[in-house]
Amino acid sequence: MISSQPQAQQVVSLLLAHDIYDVIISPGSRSGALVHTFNGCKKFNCRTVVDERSAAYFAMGLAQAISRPVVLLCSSGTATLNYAPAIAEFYQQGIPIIVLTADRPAYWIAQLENQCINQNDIYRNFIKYSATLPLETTEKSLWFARRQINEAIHSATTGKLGPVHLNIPFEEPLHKTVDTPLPNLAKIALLSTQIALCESEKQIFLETLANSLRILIIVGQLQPDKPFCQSLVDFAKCTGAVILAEPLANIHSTIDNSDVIIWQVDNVCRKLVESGDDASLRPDMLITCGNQVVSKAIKQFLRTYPPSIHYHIGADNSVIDTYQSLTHIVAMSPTDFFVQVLPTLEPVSEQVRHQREDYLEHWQSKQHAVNKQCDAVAENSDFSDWWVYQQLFANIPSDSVIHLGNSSPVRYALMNKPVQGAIYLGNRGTSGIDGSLSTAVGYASASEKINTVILGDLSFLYDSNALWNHYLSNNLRIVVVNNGGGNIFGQLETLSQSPDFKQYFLAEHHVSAQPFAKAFGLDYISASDAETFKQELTTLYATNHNKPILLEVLTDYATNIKTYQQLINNLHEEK
Ligand SMILES: Cc1ncc(C[n+]2csc(CCOP(=O)(O)OP(=O)(O)O)c2C)c(N)n1
Repeated sequence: MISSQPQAQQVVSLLLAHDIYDVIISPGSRSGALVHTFNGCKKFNCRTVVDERSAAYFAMGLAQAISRPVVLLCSSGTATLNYAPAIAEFYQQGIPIIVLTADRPAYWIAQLENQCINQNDIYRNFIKYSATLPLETTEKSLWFARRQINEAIHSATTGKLGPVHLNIPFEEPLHKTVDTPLPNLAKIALLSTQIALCESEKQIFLETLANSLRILIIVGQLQPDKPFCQSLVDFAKCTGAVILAEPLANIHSTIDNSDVIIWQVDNVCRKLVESGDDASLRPDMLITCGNQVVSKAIKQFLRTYPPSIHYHIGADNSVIDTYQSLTHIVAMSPTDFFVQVLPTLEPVSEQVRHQREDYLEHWQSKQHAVNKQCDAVAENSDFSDWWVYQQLFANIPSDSVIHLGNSSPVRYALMNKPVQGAIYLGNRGTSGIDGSLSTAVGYASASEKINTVILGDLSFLYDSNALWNHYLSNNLRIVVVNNGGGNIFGQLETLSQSPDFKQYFLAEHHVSAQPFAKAFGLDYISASDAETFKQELTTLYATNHNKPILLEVLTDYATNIKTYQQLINNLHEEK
């Protein structure tokens, strides 16, 4: 059975025509015509998540895991606004999600009707495409709606991918169904095209490259992409460029350790910035691609020592001048760019090759020095957040998936070498603490691998509704580092001395994750000392779990801050 409403039939039929099959539904009556139609057509995988904020983040994790667009469907009113935080994240990270919100006819808006707000273009600051479909069912209106639905899907799935919104008003009756097959509508097909750098621009790029002795490539957050990583590393090897990569760039997940890549860049750059060191690492030419870079120190270093030339390679032509030195934008996929440029590279003279090797060696020696300093602190460190994160990253299974919460988990991850073969994910588009667990749950539900999500206590408690659905999978390992509040703020020395600190920043509390684990049927283990932690880490990754498992690690604020300070002081010392 499907809805009798032709608008609902059209939307569902065209999504099917575009090969989009996964739908996350939050309950409500106004969206009923769409629910009946999705569910009546057996080709869709429909899932229910009640809390729309969590549903939207869940959809994001799912879309990342299956590398396909996902549909979100909710009722009218505040339900729609609860999608907003995740939509901002989709937009910044470039995740293709088709958001469907049900609405009342426009003539009932602002007429004291129930569950009614103005939903036109409600996500306007962070959506790639937005339209309200016509209410009428005349042939012309239905044709117009088909055009809008096709436009929305094309927008979500081409260029820089991203979220799109169709607001769909329905007349009553909302739940009348008919026993007919879904109409078979043809999509408007958008053919794939290949972008190529024009010859003269390529020549300018190659000449600039040839004239640069210190070439730096920075890769921001990216999904694992083997062809891209391979062409990038080949490019670096061929040119003598140095690659700076954080775990979220996911280069390590597809490429074995390569010495052209500097991993713990945050530590290296932090030291350079604080010590007023090292203008000799200033690049002549910078090439960037990917999304956000987490490290503040990288940004500070390059803003202090800007390159003369900066090429940014990305799917769209936005001006993204993170390092205040942007000179060229190449609006094409980084994979296509490196693959196209690679065969045209000319061999360089011995002298240039030596100078470029010196540049790489200089970065490597800095890296080596900070690694030694970090190891020295770890060896003598008390049981603290730093110690726990260090042990955790050393023991997470390779070839698994790691979801990093904001902020300590993602920041401590920068200080550790990436787990080889592991995929790193995190909501760094907007760095919210509000949906990390939901995203991980959505991802894990469609993943064959072990999925470890690492969160602080505030992030876990904020998003505990992530556990309120039927899709918790046994491959899920949740690690909550409970330090009794937002310890990340304690790392800011002036802030932590403020009389406002404990209440308004740290948000000190004594809530445990245990009752949440019990309420949602998870196994629970905990540790508050080094020995128990090591034992429970073995339990966490034992292979015989038939439920998701939550490990709560209890650490002490004062020890955490003391250890962190030791680490930072140690990094600053000249050794
Ligand atoms: C939705 C949202 N609200 C507020 C913030 C600001 N914020 C950043 S980190 C943080 C504290 C995180 O605390 P916790 O999850 O316990 O992690 P840890 O202190 O260990 O870093 C807050 C409130 C945010 N990023 N997102």
